Amino acid sequence: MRDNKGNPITYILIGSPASLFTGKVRGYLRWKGVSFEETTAAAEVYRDTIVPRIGWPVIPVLQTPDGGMIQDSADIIAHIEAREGGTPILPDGAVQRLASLMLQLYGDEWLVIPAMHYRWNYNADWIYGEFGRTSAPGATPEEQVAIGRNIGERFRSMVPALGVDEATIPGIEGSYEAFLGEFSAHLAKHPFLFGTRPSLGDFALLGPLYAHLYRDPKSGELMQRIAPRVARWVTDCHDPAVIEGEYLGQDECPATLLPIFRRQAAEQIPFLVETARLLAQWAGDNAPGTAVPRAVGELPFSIGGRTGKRAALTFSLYRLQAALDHLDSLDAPDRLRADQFLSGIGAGQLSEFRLPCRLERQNYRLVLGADDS
Ligand SMILES: N[C@@H](CCC(=O)N[C@@H](CS)C(=O)NCC(=O)O)C(=O)O
Repeated sequence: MRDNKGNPITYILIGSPASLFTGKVRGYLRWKGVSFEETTAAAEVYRDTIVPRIGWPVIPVLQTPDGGMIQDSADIIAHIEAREGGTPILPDGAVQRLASLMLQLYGDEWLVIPAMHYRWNYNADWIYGEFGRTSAPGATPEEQVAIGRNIGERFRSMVPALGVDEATIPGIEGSYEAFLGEFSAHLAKHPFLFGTRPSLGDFALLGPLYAHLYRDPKSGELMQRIAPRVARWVTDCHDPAVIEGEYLGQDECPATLLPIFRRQAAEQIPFLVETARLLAQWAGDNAPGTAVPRAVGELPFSIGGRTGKRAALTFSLYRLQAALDHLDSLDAPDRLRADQFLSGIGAGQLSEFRLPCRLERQNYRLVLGADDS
């Protein structure tokens, strides 16, 4: 099979137009110029391919030319980076790379809160239909809504665990709208996060900002109305014509991004530090190789000046670990600049912070790593 440029199709992205993490990977693959086709994860694809091969129902999955399967958006991106070469997705500069990894943590694990809130509290009927269209393309519209409801309930049931409730909703909306304002101000000066070339951070933000917050109709109206520049960036991130471009010189992290990082430092980082405390208790009772639970309890959190409770999700610490590993890899001068960046955004505690254990992925699941201390 060949794509529309006549190149052989080598990779298959199994995902869905409505999926957050499919959006992150799709944008990346298009920018990278990798030849791929997308297969929609209809019910039988979950049944015949995803669940048997991955072990649980999750997207996106990338099927490689040799028939291998990769799950987890970061693992997919790392695999393509290693195999395909070309223009790297991570900046070389210590600070820009750290900032990219921090924004991956933010996009994947915190902006998912407004993404899910707006989807399920403003676009529920639409998304039920959408899930039905994707899962059962041959069914009648009525059947699709019924099928979509069935599928959608699984995702809708995750919303309370994210901390979305009557008390926190004004904070979630306030925080998201402030983020849109800050990102718009940045985009008035730079087309992407670190200059004229997109980075991992761009595609990580694209996850929540595309499928849920741009493509879901009510959310898209809001973005177009109050942050049209962000809406344009969403489309730019899908346009392979932006392959050219450069990161800003001297490893500069633009000042216009600092309010976004300060928001992350104020809202997400304290929650992750507390999550790590709960993980420490769990890790003390379990042997290396044990599957890590998705959540290790429930914790208070603050967002946009409101407080609530949400599940202490362990996967967020896996994304934090990637940023901390990068910090640990730096030589002294780079480490100093990275530490200065962290203290400048109000996340100086990360310079000293250690996760209580290593988190690893085995068989597409998070497991407790061997003690390396
Ligand atoms: N860390 C994973 C997250 C993937 C994920 O949460 N995918 C959603 C759809 S966008 C899903 O299938 N969730 C099912 C579940 O979490 O049970 C990644 O980056 O690929």
